[in-house]
Amino acid sequence: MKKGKISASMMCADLDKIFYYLAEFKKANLDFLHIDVMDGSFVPNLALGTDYVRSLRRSTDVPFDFHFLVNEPLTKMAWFDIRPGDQVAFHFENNQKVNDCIEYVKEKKAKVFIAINPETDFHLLDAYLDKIDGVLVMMVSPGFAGQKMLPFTVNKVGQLHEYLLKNKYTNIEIEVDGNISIEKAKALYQKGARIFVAGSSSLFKNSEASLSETIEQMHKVIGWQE
Ligand code: S6P
Ligand code: MG
Repeated sequence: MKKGKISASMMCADLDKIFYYLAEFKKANLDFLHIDVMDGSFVPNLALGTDYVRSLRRSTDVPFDFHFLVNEPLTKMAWFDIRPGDQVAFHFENNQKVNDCIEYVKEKKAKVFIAINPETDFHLLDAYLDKIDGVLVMMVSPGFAGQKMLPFTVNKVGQLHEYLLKNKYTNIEIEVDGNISIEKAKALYQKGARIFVAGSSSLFKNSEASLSETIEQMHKVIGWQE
């Protein structure tokens, strides 16, 4: 089975440890930094602004996994420096310009993901499956770190995986976001998820294990064990 990837949720990273985190992620060859962009309108929170994200970019060459939780993503994506090798998810909900968003991200030579809220039916994405690289499934209500996973989302991931296989979309990757602990990553890997947003439930949790040990534990449950 294809190995899973980790995307570190940077809204959970304490500023006083940021260079330590970036060094560890580089050392571990982490796949992505997850960059939540929130506008206080699509969700009731604000997160990661343009200047901070630009400054992060100067401090690391780990690719970015943008997650735009905003209204008018087509306008707001252009405020950020999206590069080849990045991946970009924008939400399906309240988005009248899904096709334009897809085209925009492709022009930037980044991977295109559509994000869906827990209650959103994945069948609504049918018209876009030929054009996208992945689906980001929210496992909690969008907007805040530190929430509990909504239990029904686990089966939703399994159903989406089956549906993609049945319809021969074997290249479309499933990313899961929200309360991804090591235990939940293991269950979701088995359900077909392949990209795991690691926030306060794993990488940025105060635990006995060091950051590199936590990364190692996560890798083990997402297919890195021979
Ligand atoms: C939430 C956001 C997420 C969080 C992540 C935090 O709306 O999209 O990416 O940053 O879920 O992780 P945790 O483990 O605190 O849920
Ligand atoms: Mg996110």
